[in-house]
Amino acid sequence: MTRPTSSTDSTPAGDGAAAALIARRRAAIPRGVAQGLPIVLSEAHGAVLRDAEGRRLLDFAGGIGVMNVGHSHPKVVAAIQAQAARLTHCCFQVAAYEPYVALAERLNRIVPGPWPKKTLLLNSGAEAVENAVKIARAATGRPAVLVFEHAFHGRTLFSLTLTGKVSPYKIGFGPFAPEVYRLPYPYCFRCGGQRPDGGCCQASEEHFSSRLATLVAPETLAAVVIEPVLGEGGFIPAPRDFLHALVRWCQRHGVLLIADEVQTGFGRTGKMFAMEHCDATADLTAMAKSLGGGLPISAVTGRQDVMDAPVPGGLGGTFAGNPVACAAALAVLDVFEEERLVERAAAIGDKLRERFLLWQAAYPWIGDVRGLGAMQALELVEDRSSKRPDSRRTALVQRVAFERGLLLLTAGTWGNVLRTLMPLVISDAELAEGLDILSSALEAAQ
Ligand code: PLZ
Repeated sequence: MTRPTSSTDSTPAGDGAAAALIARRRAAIPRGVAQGLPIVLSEAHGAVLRDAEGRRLLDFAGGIGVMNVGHSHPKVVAAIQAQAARLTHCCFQVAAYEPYVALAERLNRIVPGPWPKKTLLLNSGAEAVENAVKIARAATGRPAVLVFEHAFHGRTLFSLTLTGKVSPYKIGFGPFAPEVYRLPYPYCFRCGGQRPDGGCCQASEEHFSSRLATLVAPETLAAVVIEPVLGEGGFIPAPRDFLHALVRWCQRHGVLLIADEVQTGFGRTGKMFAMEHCDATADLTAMAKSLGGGLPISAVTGRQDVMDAPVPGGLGGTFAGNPVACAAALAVLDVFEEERLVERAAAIGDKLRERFLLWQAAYPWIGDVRGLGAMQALELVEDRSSKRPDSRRTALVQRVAFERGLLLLTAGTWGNVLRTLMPLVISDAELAEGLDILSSALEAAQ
């Protein structure tokens, strides 16, 4: 078993085949593609991973939120195999095939929004967000885009411009795209500015108008892009009243709202899409991650009139909406219905919250417990009055949990948030086992 590390590829690997592979990885792959823990996987099923030496690990990471239906779900595997044997690729701009159309129809039905919808398929979350912005610009004829602090929208140059965190994502990669403006995200734990009625202090149209007065003219804004729950930024749900005010403000100014549901989508929050928690509707929704059950596929679904703005030929991509990935996604959506995974996410979330709140009562360095559904997090601080982020203890908990058989991820601009992205097919026994490991890791990190 290779030894876990607090950071990256600079650590000496342990013995055996895994160590040899990690050494080859270091020699063959740029250091920019870092790896938090020196683990080498051989297989994974459901919510259980096996490393190269046969060690069992419970998965609270889901490949960063990709495996909501579980690793190698038999239905998804069967759909992939059948489609691969029939038609692997032809490029949708060259010739049509059924799985692309069927997936578009299906997403048009399930993505929130009362109007007729259309769907564009792509390969990654970054591509989905970029294309949503392209479509919004074409539809409005406006250049500017408004985003939020702590946002993560991808690593391609435009989506990276939208991403907030500088280190390590943006260092050395500028200059970035023009006409991108940024407002604070409603981060209640650190904002501390609740209204007397308990509402979010940023939840008003006046808030947006006054903040924009020194930033950008609303009539030049094509879109606002927002994660309804910040993912990489630390699992921070935007309050319902904030999203309502944002939707109203956008409508008043003819600005399109793009919901980045790349991490929140497909059941993670206890609804199919996080926007459903607040009855607010985005004009365009960007999705990826758990849509493909492990295969690369992403989508933009939105108002038909908006989606049809780009000219014929303006959208696409060689691999976008690949038939095998579409078949996987259709199987994923079947599994969601058959196994009632949205309800399961809500139930998992209740169990997580119960334990997390007990831990918060026990440890003064757990500053905040928050999340929606199975997307729950603990924010670690040095103490609750200073709220200084404690990334050191966060990394320690992650490492001890790993040593004891649980893979979980950190998040947050300061790396001081522990987050849960377990497959939703996880059994009650596996969930309890994982939580017990996490509990012992927190105790060890005291
Ligand atoms: N939007 C909300 O969470 C990807 C990043 C992993 P891609 N988050 C994981 C890493 O280290 O790059 C993400 C997201 C939200 C967009 C993206 C980008 O999705 O499929 O990674 O391009």
